[in-house]
Amino acid sequence: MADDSIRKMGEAPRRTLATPALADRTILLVDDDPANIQHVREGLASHGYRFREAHDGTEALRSIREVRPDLIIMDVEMPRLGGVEVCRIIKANGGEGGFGFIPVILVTARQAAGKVEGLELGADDYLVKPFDMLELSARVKSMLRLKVLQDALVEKNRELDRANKELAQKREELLALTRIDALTGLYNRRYFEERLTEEFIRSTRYRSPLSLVMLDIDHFKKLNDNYGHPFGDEVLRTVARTVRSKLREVDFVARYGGEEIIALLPETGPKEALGACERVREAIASLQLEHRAQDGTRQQVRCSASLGVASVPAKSILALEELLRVADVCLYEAKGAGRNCVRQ
Ligand code: GH3
Ligand code: MG
Ligand code: MG
Ligand code: MG
Ligand code: MG
Repeated sequence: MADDSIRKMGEAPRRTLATPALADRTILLVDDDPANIQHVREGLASHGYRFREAHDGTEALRSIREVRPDLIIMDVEMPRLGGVEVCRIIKANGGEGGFGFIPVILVTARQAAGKVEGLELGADDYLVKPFDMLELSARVKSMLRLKVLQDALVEKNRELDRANKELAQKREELLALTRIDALTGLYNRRYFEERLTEEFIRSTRYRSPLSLVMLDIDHFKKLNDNYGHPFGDEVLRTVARTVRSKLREVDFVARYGGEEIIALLPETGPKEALGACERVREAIASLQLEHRAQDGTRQQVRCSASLGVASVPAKSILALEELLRVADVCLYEAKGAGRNCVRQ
């Protein structure tokens, strides 16, 4: 194969005995008569093939498992496990994870009847003894070419499979990124709204409790004004992390707007939701933030947040928009009540 590919256009194929790609291939010779094996070995000796021998069907199968030959030349008439039966086993185990494709040339002293049977059972070629060595040699070469091509095809398919898997993984990763808010690492509003819709439908259908929390950092504008926007970003990240850590794994937390965080608490009624919000509020109010000015001076900074909670089932909340509106009104009330507090 390799030396064919480098010959000049229009030049006849070189009449080498075996191309290098074929030369180092392993041929398994199976015959109960050692003289027959010897005869074939001698006939093919000049090609550089590697040979393995087996003297009955069982030994042949063991050898196939061990060395995975590239070609099998096998006698049909052998005691116990005959060549046709071995061939059937090889072809039945030809798939991925099995033997793969191994061409089989069956050899028999019988006449044409056995030939049809052998080919129907999946032998790739068939020779009737006594055969011409040049013919055997040509058939071996053609079978090995087939094997090389088949191996290349299998390898290409594997590569394609690998590439496809990588692509699928990349797509997953990209999809995940489209759901994430870059600054805080929380989910973004778009994905939150998707999930909220699903959860609201689920909660309505099964009458399971569901709570919605809206959180807004207090006087955040002042924080930005006093310490700079980058510090504001840092506070936002810290608050996001704090909210996430104070809620349960199954609670869904997202950045809803500039300095607003929203959380969905499945299977959570008003009482538990209030408790969770208090935990969150307290954790934020206890944060010990530190601002470092350009001249190196450090300053302790505190922050707080206001929270509004709404829960279903509730007589007054029949639509998703209502749930959002009530939570927003509650947040507004918390701001009005002096901030750093929870309203529901
Ligand atoms: P209140 O207690 O009433 O909520 O006061 P506030 O100052 O937090 O409210 P307001 O909505 O007036 O200001 C929100 C500020 O948040 C204004 C905006 O510049 C700032 N902000 C929004 N998004 C970001 C951000 O991503 N990073 C930073 N550093 N600031 C942001
Ligand atoms: Mg025999
Ligand atoms: Mg505001
Ligand atoms: Mg605010
Ligand atoms: Mg705001």
